[in-house]
Amino acid sequence: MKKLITIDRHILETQTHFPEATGEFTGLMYQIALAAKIVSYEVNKAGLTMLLGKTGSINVQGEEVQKLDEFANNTMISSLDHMGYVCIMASEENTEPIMIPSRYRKGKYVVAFDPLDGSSNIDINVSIGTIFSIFKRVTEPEDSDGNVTDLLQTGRNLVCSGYIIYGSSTMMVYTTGRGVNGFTLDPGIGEFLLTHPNMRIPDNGGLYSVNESNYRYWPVGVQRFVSMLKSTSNERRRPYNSRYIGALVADAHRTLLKGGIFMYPEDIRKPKGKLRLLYEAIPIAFLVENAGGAATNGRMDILDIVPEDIHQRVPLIFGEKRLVDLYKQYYREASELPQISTQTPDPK
Ligand code: AHM
Ligand code: MG
Repeated sequence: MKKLITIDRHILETQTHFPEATGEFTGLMYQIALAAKIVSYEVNKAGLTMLLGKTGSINVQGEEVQKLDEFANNTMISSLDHMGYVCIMASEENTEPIMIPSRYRKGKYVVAFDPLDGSSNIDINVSIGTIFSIFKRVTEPEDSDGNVTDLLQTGRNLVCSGYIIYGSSTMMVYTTGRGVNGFTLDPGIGEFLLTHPNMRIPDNGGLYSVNESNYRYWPVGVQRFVSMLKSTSNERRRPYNSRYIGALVADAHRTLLKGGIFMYPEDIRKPKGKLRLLYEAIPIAFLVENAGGAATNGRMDILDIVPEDIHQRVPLIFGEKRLVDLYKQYYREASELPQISTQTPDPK
């Protein structure tokens, strides 16, 4: 009989590589997988339970909070705050870092997450996801409250990152820096089973993914790069195909499986980019690098950026390494040109 590997077994077996492991990381990952199952269940029946639609309140990013965002946020927090594994958390939905209530033990891990990314897709039944970053705390002692210093770590310090995609099936994909593995939720038995071992980004996927409505606002180098991908003079001798879902987890999942390049560059209206460094760019970059790809803001690797704010935004470009390198080359060459206005005039 074929060996069935549940996510719990996989995490446990991965931990045997670390003789000093105390079981706390394993426990933390169980809790994330549990939260994922609960959110997945709600996402699947959202239309039935009237969870669809907006709460009417505005979150820290100035966006309307959707009911499912709130549910996913509460589920993540309540799954992680009481087990004694975590000393502080950050969520896209909370302006301030999330402290562990005084009645609970504090632990050595730090978790930053976007509880429900791509929320504009909720009402239209398109894939959405949860993204998370796990670090070890840098402050001491280990049983004290964490502080923001614990959260503002570069991606090079990550212990683990991953996402859960709520799509035609629910999958959890994670890496601890030793390859990327994907697990599909079997709803019959309520277990995540290993279905995508050792995921590697394929070469020559021939795909590009970007919100092209921002074209006129991009830096010249980005405009030229995208024009090159669409021309018949690129190295594939035919235009790259365009795929853009507008939900980072879904676009990242496709890029891991099918290759290509995803871009959310800075532009005149969003000079810092749109996506968030700590709980969107860093975890995706760690997965992509561990799958053989690369992730940059145009100038440096995403994983080398030191966050200054938990909700900091960053330009995010990731995918096949060859394409990411080419993007950097176009970006650099154009930024060395004399700077003139990069904005294409509106047609009259
Ligand atoms: P959210 O965290 O509010 O859902 O927004 C982030 C989303 C990403 O999932 C996606 O990559 C991006 O915003 C899409 O932005 P746009 O609509 O500008 O293309
Ligand atoms: Mg988000």
